[in-house]
Amino acid sequence: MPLVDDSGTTLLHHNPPSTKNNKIEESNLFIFSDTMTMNTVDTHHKPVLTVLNGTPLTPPPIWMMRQAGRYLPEYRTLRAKAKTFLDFCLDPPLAAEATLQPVQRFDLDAAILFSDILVIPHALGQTVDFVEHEGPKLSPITDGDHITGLAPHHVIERLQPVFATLRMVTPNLPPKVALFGFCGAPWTVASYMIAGKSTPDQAPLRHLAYTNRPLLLSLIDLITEISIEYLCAQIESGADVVQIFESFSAAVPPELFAICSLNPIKRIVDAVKQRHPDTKTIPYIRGNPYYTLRFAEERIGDAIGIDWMTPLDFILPKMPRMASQGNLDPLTLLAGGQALDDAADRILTQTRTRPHIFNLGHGILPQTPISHVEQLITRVRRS
Ligand code: 1CP
Repeated sequence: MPLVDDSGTTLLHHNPPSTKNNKIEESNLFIFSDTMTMNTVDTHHKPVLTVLNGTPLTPPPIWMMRQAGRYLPEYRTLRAKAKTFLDFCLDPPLAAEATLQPVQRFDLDAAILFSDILVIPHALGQTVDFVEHEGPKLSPITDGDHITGLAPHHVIERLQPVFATLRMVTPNLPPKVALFGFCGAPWTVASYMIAGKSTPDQAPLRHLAYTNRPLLLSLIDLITEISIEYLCAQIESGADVVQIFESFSAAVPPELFAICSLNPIKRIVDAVKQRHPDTKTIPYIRGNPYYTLRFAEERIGDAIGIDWMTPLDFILPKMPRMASQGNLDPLTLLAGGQALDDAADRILTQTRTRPHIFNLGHGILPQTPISHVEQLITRVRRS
């Protein structure tokens, strides 16, 4: 039954698709889609796409980065059904259900494919493990032989479960909900492939830039080419928008910014646009407002994903003809109360007359109370 607030606004939608052992079966998905007549979706009625076409909306559409995740009890139940995190990402019924969970619980305008940026190194043949409380662990690349030993020709084939997930999700989305696909930006993905783990300042990748520049550039090039194919296949499987996560912009040295971050992302965006002119692209740049500005000035993508560190009064005047997304500090969502209302209101005020998609400036933290997410959605919907 949907939950409504005291003004009658629907806050939560509890209408999960038919499940068997909590796992979506493909046949059930289509029964669900029949009852909701979602196969002939008019994309012009998706508020996210309206904004990405340059039209401001009040209230703005809203979704949240990492909206599927451990802060949701239903996610934790689902997660327990797969042995490893990668098994979870590459099991289409489980990943489709994880993608749908946030839009079933909350009144959101977008769903994001449940997967991870590190499925690319995995599909290339690198060993990728997600170790509880430690993060990702990969077999690091230390020389050219490791790169030539990768298997780029099999990547799309190995990532078929991701495309199957999108095909299972698409008919089950409410008509107004846009579906996001994504990949990591080449610099961000390369940082994990070279270091073999999360690093605070991507020192191994930067060191490689100074000791073996050709190796670094060939890796960036490889990831760029694969990302183009990967995103196009996601679009062909139902994604309306693709987001490119440059999560480690903070540690791109200035002399490498153009060759390792801006140009590769531009190449991905241009190639995707050329093959799929109606699909929207959003580079998300985290950690360096000056680099965010450079993406905005070059108008790379249909909108720029803005992190929580970038002041809106710095960046928005520099992107008059471009849509924006994000900026809310995830810590305000964790804090809730007045701090959350104030932070949300500041963004709503600063973006009121421009095309903006309300979102966080980075992912939801696992400890975030669900009631704070509801508080934020209500606040934005009433603006
Ligand atoms: O079970 C769990 O909760 C594992 C945590 C988790 C989740 C929920 C990981 C491990 N990945 C994901 C899903 C995920 N990752 C999504 C889809 C779900 C959604 O957004 O709702 C997306 C878009 C990502 C993207 C991702 N993975 C990024 C880019 C965005 C960002 O956070 O900056 C990065 C850097 C990763 C790597 C990653 N995946 C997981 C972890 C613990 C990490 C390491 C993060 C780090 O190095 O700090």
